[in-house]
Amino acid sequence: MKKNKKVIITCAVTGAMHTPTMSDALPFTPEDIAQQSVDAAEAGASIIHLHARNPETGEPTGDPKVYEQFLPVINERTDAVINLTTGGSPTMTVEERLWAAMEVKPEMCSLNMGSLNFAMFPLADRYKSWKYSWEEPYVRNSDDFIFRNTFRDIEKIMNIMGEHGTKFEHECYDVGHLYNLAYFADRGLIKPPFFIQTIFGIMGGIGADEDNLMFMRKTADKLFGDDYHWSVLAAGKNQMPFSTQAALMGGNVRVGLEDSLFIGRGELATSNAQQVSKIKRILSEFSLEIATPEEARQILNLKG
Ligand code: KMH
Ligand code: ZN
Repeated sequence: MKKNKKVIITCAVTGAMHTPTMSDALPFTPEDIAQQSVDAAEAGASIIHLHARNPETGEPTGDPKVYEQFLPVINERTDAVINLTTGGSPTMTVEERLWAAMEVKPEMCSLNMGSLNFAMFPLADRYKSWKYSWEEPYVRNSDDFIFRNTFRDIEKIMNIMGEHGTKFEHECYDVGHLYNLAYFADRGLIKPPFFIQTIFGIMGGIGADEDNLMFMRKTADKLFGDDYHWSVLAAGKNQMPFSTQAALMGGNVRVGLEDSLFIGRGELATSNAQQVSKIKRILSEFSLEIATPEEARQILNLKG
């Protein structure tokens, strides 16, 4: 792993899994997504990871026209690195998922490195109420969803977005996903250094256990040596503890309402910026410095 002098904070502001009925703080209109992104950047996030949502219902959408309603505002009011999803939501086709990223050609985009069962709720119930808690942030009645990321899907996204010079946030939800990345690297389809986001505590992926944090890190070290930047996100209650541990181990962090709606035990966060401020405050207690967007661009060698 490459050890940066400064920690890169990514903020994932809305995602596709949480719904507006779960928290009033979750932004879904273009205005709110823009404002919360600006606030998160001002609080210390140098990368903003974005999904779009139907402004009326909050449902995930891949439509670039919706992205166009908030991206220019964020670009005008911050110099944050824009990172667009290519994961979309587990119900979208790969084409829908790529639609906005292909148009926008952002500095960064996500690239999910394998298929998995992904905790979700039946579509019919999405905008009604359901069980949702600090202990169990993902609802367990989604037994028939596959978040599809076949080798062909991955290669397609890699080729199309690679041609635009977009840097990938390689989303690795389990150990095998690291090996998948190594496979593409071995084939020469992608060049290091990689930005690897190891993900813990998504139901269907590797659990949020400390041993697993070490294991993912050691496996990445074994496969990629120091040719990768490491970042960590953990869902729900594990978000802050795992981010903190990763930063103490020389990694980078991701927070945001996409990954957890909470700020503390049982307490909903009031905004994305609140989570960014919290992790920044924790890291500053350990004398860890935060990378500015410009520093993040240099560290990750982004196209700018
Ligand atoms: N929802 C996160 C766990 C993507 O946008 O491509 C992973 C994610 C996927 O951010
Ligand atoms: Zn995402």
